[in-house]
Amino acid sequence: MPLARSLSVTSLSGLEEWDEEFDLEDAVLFEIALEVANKVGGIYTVIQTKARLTSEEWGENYFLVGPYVESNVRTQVELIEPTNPVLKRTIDKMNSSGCKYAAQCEEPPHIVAHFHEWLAGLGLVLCRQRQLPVATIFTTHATLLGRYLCAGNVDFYNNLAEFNVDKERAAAHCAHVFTTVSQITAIEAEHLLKRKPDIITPNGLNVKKFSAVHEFQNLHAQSKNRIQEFVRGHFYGHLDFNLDKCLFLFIAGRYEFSNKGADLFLEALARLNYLLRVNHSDVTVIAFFIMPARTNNFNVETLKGQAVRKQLWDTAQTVKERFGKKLYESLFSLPDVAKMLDKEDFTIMKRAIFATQRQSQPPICTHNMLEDNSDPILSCVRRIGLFNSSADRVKSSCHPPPSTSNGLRGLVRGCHLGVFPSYYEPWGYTPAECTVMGIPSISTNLSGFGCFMEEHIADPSAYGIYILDRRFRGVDESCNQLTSFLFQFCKQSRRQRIIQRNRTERLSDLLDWRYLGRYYISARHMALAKAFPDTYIYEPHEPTSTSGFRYPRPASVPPSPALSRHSSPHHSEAEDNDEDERYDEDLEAEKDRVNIRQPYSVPFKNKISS
Ligand code: G6P
Ligand code: 1S3
Repeated sequence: MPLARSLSVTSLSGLEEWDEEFDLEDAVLFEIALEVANKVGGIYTVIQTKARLTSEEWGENYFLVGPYVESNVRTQVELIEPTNPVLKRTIDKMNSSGCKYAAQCEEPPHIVAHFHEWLAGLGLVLCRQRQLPVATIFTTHATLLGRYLCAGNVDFYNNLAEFNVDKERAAAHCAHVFTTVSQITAIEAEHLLKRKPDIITPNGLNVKKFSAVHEFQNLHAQSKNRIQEFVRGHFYGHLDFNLDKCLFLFIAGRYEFSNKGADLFLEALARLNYLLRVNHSDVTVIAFFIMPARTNNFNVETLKGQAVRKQLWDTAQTVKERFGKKLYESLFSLPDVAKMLDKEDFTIMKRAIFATQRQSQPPICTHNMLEDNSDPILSCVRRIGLFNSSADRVKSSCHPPPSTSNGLRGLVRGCHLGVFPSYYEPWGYTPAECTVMGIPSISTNLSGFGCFMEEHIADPSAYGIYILDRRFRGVDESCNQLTSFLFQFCKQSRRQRIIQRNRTERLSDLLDWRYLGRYYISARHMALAKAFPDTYIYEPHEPTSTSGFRYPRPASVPPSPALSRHSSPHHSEAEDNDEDERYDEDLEAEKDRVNIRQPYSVPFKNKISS
């Protein structure tokens, strides 16, 4: 049997230290979800990213249970024989006789079974109905009714059979411990599922720290270059804007048009387009919509665009080589620079330039959409008239999500701002992913992430965390607020963006599983104590006077364009580009001034004794 394990969550950027030892020698943890090694939405990310920390704590006694999907098993699962004899017997028995409970062994371990979402919750209800000696936890990541009611455009009566609220409610009520991912969803669960969650378990990420502090800035620049290359191909023939003054925005997530706020984003982009035009701004905004609409392949225009770009690149390389050779040779005599490029060079260049001529507008989509006519994003683009015309200062481009998580990460890193004006968003992983990569984002006070950040940061927008009010304002007002966020962002200088990215990235510790994992640990302790009161004791601690920690307002130069010395008439491009030294300076100044050594509020402190 494994030894008792201890988990030490050390101080992160001054956030509270948390060091606890407890005896899990004879306990086993099962985590059950439809999204174990099976990507459907955000629950996959929760489980996948949390696995490392959980297995540090539970070692070989941690098991994830999910659906058997052959293609996923081949790509994501390493098949091994279980070493624990009890589990081996159980699995053998299950394999031979279907999924029946068979652990009638001599020394049964204390089992914790953690079920995610109502689809897996049936197992929880059966555990309780059959009175199995199992400590159960149910985590809801969204309520069924909440999601459908918020979507607004659901064919309610024809889908009534889908709204299986009873199963969800039963799982929530049967569980020893009920948790959800945010305060906002806790309120929803209390009303719709009729049980107040025992613990909020916010979603974390595995934060990767680079040894060079500014590495994430370099990665931004590299990924941005790749996006610029794409834009060169996609907008060929219409590249009448300065790519260096181009800002890349994106929205990504499950394709729920209004729940994820794509409707509001498009409307705000139309208003931003107007503002940039009337203010004669030299900034061009390109908005990427990364949502899984049904497509069948790249469309011809997209392929042609990238082929044209490649051809121009190849031509430039050929001419460069020929020119370089001639220049080298002529340096031995007196060179006549005017004759360096001969007729043939001009001919191949002209031919390549001719290929960039185009009668049509750059496409909105990179792929052939199967439901082009009824697609909500495309329908909205048609209605508001954002057609990527030359006069538009805001352009858009729709993509299916990249097939690898690295692909999406690259896009996030290269963009300037993630925009997630969700109406229904129990947590919202994408703005969190932006934060840990140092990319500012817009979320809302109806998203778990937005509320969490609002609670823990004194001046979120100074850190590049813009929180839109969708709770207490009408849609039009929220749209104006979003437009104003976007317009202000467009007015920032490069230096201000760099400073803001530094600040954003500094918040990553707050979102690290090494910090947030404590809530899951609390939930497991609480469940063990409720199910096996003779063995485990759970002692919630009263919140201390230092609870409610907030990151203070950054002390140095505010990123507001109005207050920046760079907004003075003497501000030059050269100054703007002289950023490296300045952001180091900014970072140093802030390190001295920002005191984040206060503890962060922890609702419970647990002690398990065996
Ligand atoms: C990073 C790089 C800089 C680059 C900047 C571009 O900070 O380290 O070398 O100039 O990104 O920032 P921007 O906001 O214009 O993409
Ligand atoms: C849900 O996935 P979604 O995008 O359908 O669970 C996620 C993980 O907890 C959460 O981040 C998201 O807000 C929910 O909506």
